[in-house]
Amino acid sequence: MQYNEPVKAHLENLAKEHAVAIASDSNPGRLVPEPPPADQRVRLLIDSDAANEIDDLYAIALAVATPERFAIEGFVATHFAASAFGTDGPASTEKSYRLIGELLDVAGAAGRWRVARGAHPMQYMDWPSEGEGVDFILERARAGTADDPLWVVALGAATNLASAIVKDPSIADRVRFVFHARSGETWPQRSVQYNVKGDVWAARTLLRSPAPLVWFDTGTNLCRSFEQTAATVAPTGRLGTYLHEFRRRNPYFMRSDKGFFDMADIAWMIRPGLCREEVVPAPTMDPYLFFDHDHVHGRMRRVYAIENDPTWDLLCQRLRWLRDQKA
Ligand SMILES: [Ca+2]
Repeated sequence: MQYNEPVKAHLENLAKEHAVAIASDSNPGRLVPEPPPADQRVRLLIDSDAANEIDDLYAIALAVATPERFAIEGFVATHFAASAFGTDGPASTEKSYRLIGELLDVAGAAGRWRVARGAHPMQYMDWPSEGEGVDFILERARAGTADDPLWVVALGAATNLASAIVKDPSIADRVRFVFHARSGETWPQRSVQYNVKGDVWAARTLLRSPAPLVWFDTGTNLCRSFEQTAATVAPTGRLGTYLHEFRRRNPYFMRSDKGFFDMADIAWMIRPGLCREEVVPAPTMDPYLFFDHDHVHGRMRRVYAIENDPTWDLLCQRLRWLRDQKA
């Protein structure tokens, strides 16, 4: 297990300082998400920029293969406006939409869940983008209760989550938002992260919103070589073979140090014990992605470390279970 001890020490010092130094808190009553008890089924909606990477597919597969934990409510396909090439534009949402459909087909779940297309990136602070994905999140959130909230896991930009909570802040007690904002190396100074850069307005809006928030800050260390996934993931059935073979589509996916970042969020929701986490004040984020810890917005949960091998073991175990169900 590799933990970033300097970061941990810094966080502990920060917490001590904050006990006396916070200049303002706009939302001291903000709910802090608690991982649900192990025997509880969770209503889950996954918001994913699937076509941008490979790790979203592993994350979605893990969720689909774990029905005793997740009552999946559907998916939202998200843009990847922060793409290094930046040429996909609005077509990026459609690419994510199609790839989520492809994965669900391989998983034997074609048509089982709604996949909604997400909105374009936000243009202003606290001003929602409109899209069917935003309204889908609102619809499923309103169908819940404070005791049985909708968990929305954003594996891409925060556009749809931020837009939903701005459109209807009254859903706050019926949702739990998990935002994959992984920036473990730069916390607590700033978050220079792909999903944040993909919609800076949305990330900033989310931090200051009333939504109960998990700032998911780990996953870079979830690595297995191509040879390792050939030996462990590929033999777990049709879905496992697809996930492994997908690595051939891009030399980057083949690398031994390739992180399977987004798988971490779903693994944490199944087994929180795989991770280390803290409850911290939810900071303000400035336009340059720096955090302001003097002006906070209640508290949030920050997950900042995850164990590598047990997470892969969990994935393989669940994929084998899915294979055996279909046999
Ligand atoms: Ca992603």
